Amino acid sequence: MRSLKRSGLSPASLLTGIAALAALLAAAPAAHAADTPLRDLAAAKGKVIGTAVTGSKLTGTYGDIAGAQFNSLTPGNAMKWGSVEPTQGTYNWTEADQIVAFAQAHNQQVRGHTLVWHSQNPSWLTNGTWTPAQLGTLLQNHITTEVTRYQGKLAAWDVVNEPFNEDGTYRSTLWYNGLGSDYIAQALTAARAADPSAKLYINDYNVEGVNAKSTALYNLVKSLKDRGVPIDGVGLQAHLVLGQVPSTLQQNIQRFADLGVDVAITELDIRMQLPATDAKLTQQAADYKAVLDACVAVTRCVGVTVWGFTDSDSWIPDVFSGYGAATPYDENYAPKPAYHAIATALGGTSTPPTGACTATYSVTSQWNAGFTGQVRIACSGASLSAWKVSWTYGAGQQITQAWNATCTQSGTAVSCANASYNGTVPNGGSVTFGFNASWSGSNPLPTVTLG
Ligand code: 9MR
Repeated sequence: MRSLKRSGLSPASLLTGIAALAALLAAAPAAHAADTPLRDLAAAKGKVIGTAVTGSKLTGTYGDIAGAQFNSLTPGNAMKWGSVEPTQGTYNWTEADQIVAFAQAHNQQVRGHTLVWHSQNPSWLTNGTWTPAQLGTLLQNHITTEVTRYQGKLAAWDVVNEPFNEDGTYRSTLWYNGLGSDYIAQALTAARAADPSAKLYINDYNVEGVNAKSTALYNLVKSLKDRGVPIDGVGLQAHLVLGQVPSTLQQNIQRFADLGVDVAITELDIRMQLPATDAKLTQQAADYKAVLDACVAVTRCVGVTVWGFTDSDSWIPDVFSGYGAATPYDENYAPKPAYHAIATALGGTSTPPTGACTATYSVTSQWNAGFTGQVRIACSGASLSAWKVSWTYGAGQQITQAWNATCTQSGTAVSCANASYNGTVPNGGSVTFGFNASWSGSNPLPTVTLG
C-alpha cells in the first residue's frame, strides 16, 4: 500500500482530496453523467426547483439526488401539526430539524409546510371541544412556536393550506367553523410576527387554471392586501392528471402576479393510469414541460416544487387506486422523460444517451490507495438486451477486479460489458455492477458512455 509520504500527499491535501471527492459525489447527477443538474439550470433562470422529501430517506441514492438536483426542499409531512405536536405541549422536531439541516448542508432553500390545515392535525386537537377564544389561542401559539423555531431559516411558509371548496366557498373546518374566515388573517399576522423574513403563502389545489376556486383565492388575496394583512404569495399545488394541464395556467399565474404577490407551483405531480407506457410517459413529459414553461414565462413565478421526485416516494398510489408514475424519476431512481422535459424547460440541452437508458457511476467507498466503484444502468421508456459502458480515467486509476460485468482497461480507457446473466434491462428496471480499483493523486468521477 502506498504510504502518504511516498505519494507526496500531505494529510491536509489528502483531506482536501477527500472533500473534493465528497463534493463530486454529492453533485453526481443521477441522470447521465454529462447532464447539468436541474438546480443549476433553474438558478441560471432565477427560479427554484424543489422537491417534497421524507426525512428518513435522505441517505444513499435518494439523498444524493435530492441534494444534487434540487435547490429547495419541502418537508412532505414533517412540519404538519400532527407531526410536531402529537401530544399537547410535547413537541417532536426531529424530522423537521433533520430536513432543515440537510438543506443547509446542501445550500438549499426550505418551504415550510404547513401551519393551518384541516388535515393531519393531532387527535387531541381535532377531538377536543374548544371555544372560539381557545381555538384562536391554540392557533396563535402553534404558529408562534413553530415559526419561531425556524426563524430566519426558511424561505417561505405555506401558512394556510386548502381553505376553499371547489365552488369557491370556504371549506368547513375546525378553524372556519370556530373563527370564521378571519382565521386566515390571524394566521398570516402571527406568522409575520414570528419570522418577518419568510414569505407567507396561501396554498391550495385545483387553483392552477382560471376557475371558481382560483377566483375565490384571487379575491381573498386582493382583500387581504387591501386590508394590509401580510400575504406574499400563492401556492398552486398542481396535483395534475395526465393530459390535463389547464390551458389557462399561465394566465392564472399572471393575474396573481399582477395583484402583487409571488406565485409558486408547490406540489407538482402528474398521475397516470398504470401501467406506464412509452406513450403515456411522453405525454407526461409534455405536461411537465407545459407547467415549467408557464412558470418560466412569468417573472413572479418563483419556481416549481415536485411532490416527491421519485415514484417510490409518491402519495398517488395510496390514494388513487390504479394510478401512479406521477413523478420525474421512476421507482429505481432512473430519470423519466419528465425529468428531461423539466431540464429542457429550464434551458438544458441534454437528452438520454441511449433511448431512455442511463449509466451512473459512483464511488461507494474509498481508502488511501483503493476504492470500490459501482455503475448502475437504468431504463425508463426503453429497454436493453445487452449493454456496454465505457469511460476514460485521468491518470492514476486502475481497475483490479470487477463483478457482474466483464471489464477491460487499456491505459486510461475502461470498457465493461454485461455478464451472461444481466444483459437484459427492462423498461423501468436497472442492473448494477461493481469493481475494485487503485488510485493515486485524485479520483474524480469520469463521464460514462452507454452503448
Ligand atoms: O404527501 C403527503 C402524504 O404523505 C400524506 O399521507 C398526505 C395526507 O393527506 O398528505 C400528503 O401531502 C399533501 C399536502 O400536504 C397538501 N396537499 C395535498 C398533498 C397530498 O395529499
